[in-house]
Amino acid sequence: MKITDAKVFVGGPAKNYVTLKIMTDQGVYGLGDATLNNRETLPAAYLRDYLIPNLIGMDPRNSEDIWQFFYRGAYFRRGPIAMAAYGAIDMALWDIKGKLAGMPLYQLFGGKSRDGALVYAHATGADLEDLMDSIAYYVEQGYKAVRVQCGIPGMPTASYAVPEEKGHTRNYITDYTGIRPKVEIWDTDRYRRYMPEALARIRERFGPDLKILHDVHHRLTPREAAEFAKAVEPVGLFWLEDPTPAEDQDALRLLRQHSTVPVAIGEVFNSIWDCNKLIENELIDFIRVAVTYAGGITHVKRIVDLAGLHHVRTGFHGAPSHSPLGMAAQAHLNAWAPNFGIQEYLVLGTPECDALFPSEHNMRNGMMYVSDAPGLGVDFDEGEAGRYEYKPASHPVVRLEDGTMWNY
Ligand code: GCO
Ligand code: MG
Repeated sequence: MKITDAKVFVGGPAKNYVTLKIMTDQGVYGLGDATLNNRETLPAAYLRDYLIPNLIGMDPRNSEDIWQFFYRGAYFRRGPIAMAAYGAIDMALWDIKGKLAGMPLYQLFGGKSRDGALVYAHATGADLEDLMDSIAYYVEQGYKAVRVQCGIPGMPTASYAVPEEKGHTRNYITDYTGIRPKVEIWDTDRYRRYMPEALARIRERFGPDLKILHDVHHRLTPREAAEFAKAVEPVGLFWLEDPTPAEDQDALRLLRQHSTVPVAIGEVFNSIWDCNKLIENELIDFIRVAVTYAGGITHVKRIVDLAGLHHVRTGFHGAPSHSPLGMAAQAHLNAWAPNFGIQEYLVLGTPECDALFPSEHNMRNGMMYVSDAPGLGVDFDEGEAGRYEYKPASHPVVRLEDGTMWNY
């Protein structure tokens, strides 16, 4: 069996999805996702200029060897652009394998460990009152877990995942059109004075059963993070996300010494080498990698297995920028993983997105149910894809009030 051709598409409704389609001499094709949010053209160029010309003629069933060929063969290892490109190839090869076997991918991993996978939604508000309305909306929709972010009184601008004005409380997306980023101003002192009390009021209003998550988005130093974690401990958070910039794998020691708040980290990681110390030293409780830019199913499965040895559960990244293909790969891992924790899932669910990526994966009552179709269980309509083109966009950047650059 041989790979005969492969194509890359960049574009989509509201988001620039990077979609890879690998064709074979047996008519079976595979689909993969290389969407690296706001840098989408780069994995696409790597695929087109180097990886696809090498793929042609290879046996698509040898997904492990093909992964090793590209990873080891590049000499310069890792990095989100390369890992997203390998990730797309890997997903597409698993898709082909599933279709050849006539089985959904979760069956090839070891079958289902659960029926539905718990997901969390994003509640947001320009202020706490707005946020309470947003949480109430998701609870009414049947969500059992909600991530909560709100505007901080006196903060010079809105900060991460928070709208500028009241009333924009559903699926608020923090990306901005254009190459030049919007600038947000951040003040740690105002945040740490306000947020613990706000979280306590949310717990009081919604009672003990709601799983409450909060994302610090890399803004605190290790000492501040330890202090913050201690302050929010009575709230009983499901997790505290990205309290510190995650490239320092030792930063969480101080937090661990001072608090038992569950910690989730890893959406910016792209390899096992970015999180092996965090996992082996049991400094985190949830690993947040995404199948898309952490090298695909082959590599992420290794991370999940390492995590399982150390009581670390999965909480895969699923921001609105994730393509239904990457989310499907995660849905299959979520169905199988013995150490599954939760899935971030932003239901953009527009008719345009469903038309581009037809699938039978579905969401009910805050749970995600995986499709039983062979392979990934998502198709790609090339006719629909022709309607979209790449539109540059950018994450905001963050500065302190005196102009110093900070972490978005
Ligand atoms: C999350 C993330 C995102 C990121 C975005 C960057 O928890 O979902 O923090 O909102 O900011 O994915 O591309
Ligand atoms: Mg996050």
